[in-house]
Parts: sequence; structure tokens; C-alpha cells
Amino acid sequence: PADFNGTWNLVRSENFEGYMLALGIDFATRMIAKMLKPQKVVKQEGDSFTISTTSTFRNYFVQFTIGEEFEEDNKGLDNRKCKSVVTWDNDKLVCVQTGEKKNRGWTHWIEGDELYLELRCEGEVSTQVFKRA
Ligand code: RET
Repeated sequence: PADFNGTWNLVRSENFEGYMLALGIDFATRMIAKMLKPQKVVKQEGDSFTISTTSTFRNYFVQFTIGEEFEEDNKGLDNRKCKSVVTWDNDKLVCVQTGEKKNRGWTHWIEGDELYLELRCEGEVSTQVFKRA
């Protein structure tokens, strides 16, 4: 499978505002969050991952093993708990986050030297693109 290991910096993003609105993130947080250029550090060992997203404002950390359902607290995002599971779809990492919000999840993949993250919630889709630091 693909190798996501490394440190990645956000270079562009589409419809993050729509995604945050779908999650019910308040106005003040959205105003700050849309200006951020978060950094991702991915540590991948076989099928075990830790992904930390850091920014000057707030951080988010998630740890998972492919195919093993885990409780996700989304602390600092919308704080809703989900049952999450990540699987491989060819070279893409696909997460389904089952909870109060419909159609919630994300997909990570690599294209050339860029890391893509598609974030989904209800009818909204946001795409974030990162480059190696
Ligand atoms: C920030 C800033 C505060 C507001 C919001 C944020 C969103 C973070 C997200 C992180 C997604 C992480 C994933 C990790 C797994 O690969 C930047 C913390 C809303 C959406 C999908």
C-alpha cells in the first residue's frame, strides 16, 4: 500500500467552510480555522497509523489500525463521538465515521508529491491538499 509517512503542510483547500458548517462549528471558530495552514504528521507502521494535525490555534490527534473500529471523540472539532473505521481502498485510506451526522468520513490519498484529504459530512465535501515539509 501507499506510504503516507512524513510531515505535510497545507497548501490549498476547498469548501472547508461548508464542511465546518455541516459539523455545526460556530462562527468565531470557523473564521479562525479557515485562515489556518495546518501541518500533518503521519506515522505509519504496517496497518497502524497516528495522524496529528497541528496549527497555531488548535490540534487534533487520531490513532487507528486498519479494519479495527474505534471510538473517536473529535475533541476540539465538533466534539461529537463517532464509531470510526478506516480501510484501504486500493491506495486510498477511507474512514467511515458513524454517529449523529450522516455520510461522515474522510479519504486520504497521495498524488505525485501531494497528500490529499477529502472531508465529508452530510452533503458537504471539502478537499485539502498538503505538500511535504
Ligand atoms: C482544526 C482547527 C480547529 C477547527 C477545525 C479543525 C479541523 C481539523 C480536521 C482534522 C481532520 C483530521 C483527520 C485526520 C485523519 O487523517 C484544523 C483542528 C474544524 C478536520 C481527518
